[in-house]
Amino acid sequence: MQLLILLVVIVGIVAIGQLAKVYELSSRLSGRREEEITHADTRMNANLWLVFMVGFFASVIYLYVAYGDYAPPPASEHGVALDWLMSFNIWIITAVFFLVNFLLFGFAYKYAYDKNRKATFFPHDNRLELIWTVIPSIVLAVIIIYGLQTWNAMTGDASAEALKVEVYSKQFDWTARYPGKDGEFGQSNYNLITPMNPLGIITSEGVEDAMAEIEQQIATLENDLAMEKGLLLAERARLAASIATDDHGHGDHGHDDHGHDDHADHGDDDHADHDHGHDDHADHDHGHGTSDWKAVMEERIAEIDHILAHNADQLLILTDAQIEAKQDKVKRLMRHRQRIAELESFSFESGLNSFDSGRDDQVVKGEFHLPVGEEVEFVFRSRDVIHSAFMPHFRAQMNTVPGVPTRFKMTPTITTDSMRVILDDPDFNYVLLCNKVCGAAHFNMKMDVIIESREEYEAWLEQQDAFLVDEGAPSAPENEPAPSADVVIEGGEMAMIH
Ligand SMILES: [Cu+2]
Repeated sequence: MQLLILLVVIVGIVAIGQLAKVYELSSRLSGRREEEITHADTRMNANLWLVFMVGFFASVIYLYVAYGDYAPPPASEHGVALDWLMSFNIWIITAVFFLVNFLLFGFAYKYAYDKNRKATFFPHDNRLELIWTVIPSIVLAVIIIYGLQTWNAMTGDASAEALKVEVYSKQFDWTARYPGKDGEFGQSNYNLITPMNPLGIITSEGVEDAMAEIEQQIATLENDLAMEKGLLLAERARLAASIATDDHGHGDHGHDDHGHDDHADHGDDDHADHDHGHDDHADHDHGHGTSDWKAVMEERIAEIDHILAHNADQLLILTDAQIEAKQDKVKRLMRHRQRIAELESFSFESGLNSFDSGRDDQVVKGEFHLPVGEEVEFVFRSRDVIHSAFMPHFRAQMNTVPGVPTRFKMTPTITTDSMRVILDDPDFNYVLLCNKVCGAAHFNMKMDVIIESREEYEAWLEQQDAFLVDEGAPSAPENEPAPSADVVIEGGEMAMIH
């Protein structure tokens, strides 16, 4: 079939070539120059320009009518201004479009070839230059000034009474947070993120729990390392060698090629100063006699022998890679512990402590509600990559950037119920979408926004749990599995372990 089409095309091209030859021959016979075009031909071409222009304009007008109303009415105060700005631009562009195309096709029609007309030489005209420089400048200046005004109105400071809502993005969902009765968001930090605390809200209890959890993990890992058969045997051999060397009255001690210690000080220089650097024997002071040291080392050898002989069922045998992974994890947990220990609170103007202001915060998923006609100050945060909070019906969009909170304010003007009537769609809901292609499930990043009366909004908010339900009782169950905050923070290093 395809071969057939190809054949037809080739034959067609050959036919056109032959026809051209015939035409050329006939022109030569009739004594006409081949490039000479009759007056009738020229007029027909000129008229076709006009026909094309009319068709072009008609199709553009059709597109405007059919698709010009692409969005539902704006449902926010600034949305009206933004739509005005958009329309203003569109009307200017439309006017210029019709003018320029009318001149283009009109001139092609008007100045079609006429052998009796002599072309005018018209290289330059100051007045024309002035007109087509000044008019576009003025129009552009108007557009830019109008645009800046609208932008400033949209992104300016919110009033002090404005409702505050935090919108938090992560791959791949949205979380909203209300500041609760105290009107202030709790301080947050990514080191405290757990499945039950997706925003990493800091509270004193949260810090304590996180520290306890980390201590527990470190203890488990260190216990594993203390019961590793290879490490124990190596330590025993080292101690035995050390004792033998000391018996000969010299020595260069303290090398620990298993990296099993966190004490970096191996005082090798002084012969009288022994530091074997084992955790369990850490911090031996200087100035001990050799016999003291020998006793300590022999004691440890006895201890190891005891473990090897009597606790064989508890011994672990790990590969070098597994040992290294556990040692790395201990170090990472220590860094994590350090970061949490360094968290500092601050006081709000009201005297409220920032570690306390998160207790009554309300964290919601799936949908969030706002009262109609009231100004809302949005704060955006992101956990992982740049997302974009896009609320098309409110004509609002803002990037959410990890580490850099962003914001804007808006005042919703149409309730969800009213919009359902306007659009004649009982299932309509306002949405918050992600508008940055942020990963595999980007398409799924959606949250409903419900606009309702003040009373309805308050009733809904009343039902949302505070972050810490009771004074001193974390909302997270105590036996929640290890939150593995390091998956979030140090995903790259986790990959090494598995
Ligand atoms: Cu996203």
